[in-house]
Amino acid sequence: MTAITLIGAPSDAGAARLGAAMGPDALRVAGLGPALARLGIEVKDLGNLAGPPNPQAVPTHGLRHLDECVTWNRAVFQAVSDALDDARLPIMLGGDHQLAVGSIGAVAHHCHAQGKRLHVLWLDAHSDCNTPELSPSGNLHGMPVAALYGLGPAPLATLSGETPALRPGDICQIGLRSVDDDEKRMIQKLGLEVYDMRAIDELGMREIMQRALRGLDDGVHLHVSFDVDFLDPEIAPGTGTAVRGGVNYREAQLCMEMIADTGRMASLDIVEVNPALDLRNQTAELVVDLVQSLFGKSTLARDLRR
Ligand code: EXY
Ligand code: MN
Ligand code: MN
Ligand code: MN
Repeated sequence: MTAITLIGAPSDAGAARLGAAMGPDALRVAGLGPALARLGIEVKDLGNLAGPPNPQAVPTHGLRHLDECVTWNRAVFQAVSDALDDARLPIMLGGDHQLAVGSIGAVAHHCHAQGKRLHVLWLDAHSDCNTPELSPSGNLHGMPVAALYGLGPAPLATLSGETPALRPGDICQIGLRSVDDDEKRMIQKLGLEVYDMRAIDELGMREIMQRALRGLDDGVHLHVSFDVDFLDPEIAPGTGTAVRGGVNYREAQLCMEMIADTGRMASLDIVEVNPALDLRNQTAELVVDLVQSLFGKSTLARDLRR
């Protein structure tokens, strides 16, 4: 049975709005650790990593808070690496999505050492593949995918020691509905596999997930990077860059259940929970509900399913 390490990374230095730094504690208040333990999983909560606050500076050279974000990502890289070295499944609790540079960087490094193939599912309203030259905001949470492909500021682009950390075909993005014009070109340039909301409307979540999860054998390490703005803001208002028209409750459950059925998920990010924008912690509570499905909770025993 899987052993899990919860790693709190209370950073909002990559975001425009303050509050995602309270995400790890909102998830704890919603009962994430005990909910996983009830599934028979051994859970160790490392508590929160230490790091710098959001200085609320204006962008220079197309970005802001680079030093703070690099510090956070180095801490995340180390903590995720330690968990993987101990054969534990790390769950990085953000914090904003720039922290995926550290978490996925650590996973890429681990996969390289273990001879595993990395496959990343990026569940998000956004593509997060801006560079400082392209970004309309200078916020680093809009840039982690580019950094993982070796683009953008060198301390992030080279953070994992594997440059690039990701190669074409390594990542599949699901749920997109807010993509900047330059990002559209970047998606093509990087060869990202993308299923936007229109694809989900037209094909249905089942078909999308079958495509996104094909070819996962035991040589694959599956990483899920779950930005909660993937979900429709009607059900998940507690996030800093909410975009209407997102994934509904049933679609989200099916997405999680189909990932669980593969048995391949070996690391996870939960990012962009912002309790300052939430109502009665409902977003963190919804995430806990969905994450239980991601770890195999189901209504019926497997042999009773059709
Ligand atoms: N594309 C916009 C930007 O780069 O500023 C918005 C990015 C929001 C990123 C959120 C976390 O996924
Ligand atoms: Mn994101
Ligand atoms: Mn997003
Ligand atoms: Mn792949």
